[in-house]
Amino acid sequence: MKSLSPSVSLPLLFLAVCAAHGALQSRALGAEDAAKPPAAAHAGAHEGMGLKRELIEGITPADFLRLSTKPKTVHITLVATYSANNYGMNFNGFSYGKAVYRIPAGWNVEVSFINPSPVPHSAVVVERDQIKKLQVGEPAFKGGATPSATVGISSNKAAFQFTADEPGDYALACGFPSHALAGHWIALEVSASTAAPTLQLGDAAPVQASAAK
Ligand SMILES: [Cu+2]
Repeated sequence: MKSLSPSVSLPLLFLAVCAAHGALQSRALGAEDAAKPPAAAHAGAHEGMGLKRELIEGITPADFLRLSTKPKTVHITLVATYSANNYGMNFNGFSYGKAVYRIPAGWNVEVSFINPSPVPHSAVVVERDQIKKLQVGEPAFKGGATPSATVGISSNKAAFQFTADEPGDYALACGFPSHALAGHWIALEVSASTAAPTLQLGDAAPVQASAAK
């Protein structure tokens, strides 16, 4: 991935990106949306966001983490702008690391990334400290990113897969410049002491992966 030119004023770029989000999405936002669980927010808070709804039709939280039919493999469905939370800069309704995927070390992870929004987003698996950067770095695991993550994709989907072969604290972060810094990331923990993959959404208890479809 290319780094940003040093001649770009970083604060100005950040403001420009935020303004673009605001223009596209402000109508859909209300203080109450952020407080709702994602399923409830999903039902009504997307009006005016220009979403390509057919991309996410039928997706429920049970799809966020499923066992695969392959051994030691999980399937993650990662939806950017699943709700209006954080100006749409969320994955599966959560931002700032408030959803946590916990994967046993050595497992394979297949990711279906979907962005129904016209605002470009992407997904990159990075070490946790990368989320403090305006531009997150290279994927922590081989293959762990959507194509052209700095450019992102809009109103479309992409798939990628990686092997979580090194325990540690990681993030599923948006690679579009400034988005991770603005909260567009959720947590990924790779653990040598975990037997089964789990997903924790906000304050709810961690839930084991659903059965394969
Ligand atoms: Cu993003």
